[in-house]
Amino acid sequence: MALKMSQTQYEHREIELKAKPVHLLLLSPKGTVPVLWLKDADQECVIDQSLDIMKWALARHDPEHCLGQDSHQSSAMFDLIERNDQQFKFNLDRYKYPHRFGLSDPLPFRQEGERFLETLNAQLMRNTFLFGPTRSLADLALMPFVRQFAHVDPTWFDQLPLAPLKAWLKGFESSELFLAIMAKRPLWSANA
Ligand SMILES: N[C@@H](CCC(=O)N[C@@H](CS)C(=O)NCC(=O)O)C(=O)O
Repeated sequence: MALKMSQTQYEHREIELKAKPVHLLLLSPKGTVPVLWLKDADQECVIDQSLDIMKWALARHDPEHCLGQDSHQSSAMFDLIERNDQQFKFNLDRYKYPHRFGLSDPLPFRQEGERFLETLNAQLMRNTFLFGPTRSLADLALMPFVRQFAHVDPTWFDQLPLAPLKAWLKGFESSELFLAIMAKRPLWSANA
């Protein structure tokens, strides 16, 4: 979403995580996606953390002023992203894949995750987006995780008394930006 929003020209290489292309692993041996490969005539470099890719893209061009109005707001955004990436992601993984963690009961993790959703909901009661009336880096960074959390058990999620949060997620899921980046693409092949 950040790449698209920043109007960066890029080639999107769709891959299967079960069959990672050799070139991906050569560029980034840790084998996670996304990986951004920057290449020009005389140098190349790799950015293989999604937050770093977002920051790189929006530092180039940030037409919606996603990076924040001032240093205070930007530090609040990074704090929230950190809580998402550490705490909420921990609970999401265990709620979504309890067997992978040898857990028989995912519900305590769902409950912990719900606490985080309540924090977001409180912010979204004040503004349409997490840090104001327009999308910010934090909205872009958190939305995919909240979406995954919601999709584990949509019936349960739909009955949560968190109307602003649910409207925020629905709005994102039906946005032009999200629909454009989610369009189904053929798998990339090194030989194509
Ligand atoms: N901290 C990394 C995490 C990336 C990550 O874990 N990506 C998942 C997919 S969303 C992945 O590639 N997993 C590797 C696999 O399933 O083999 C980032 O934000 O870029």
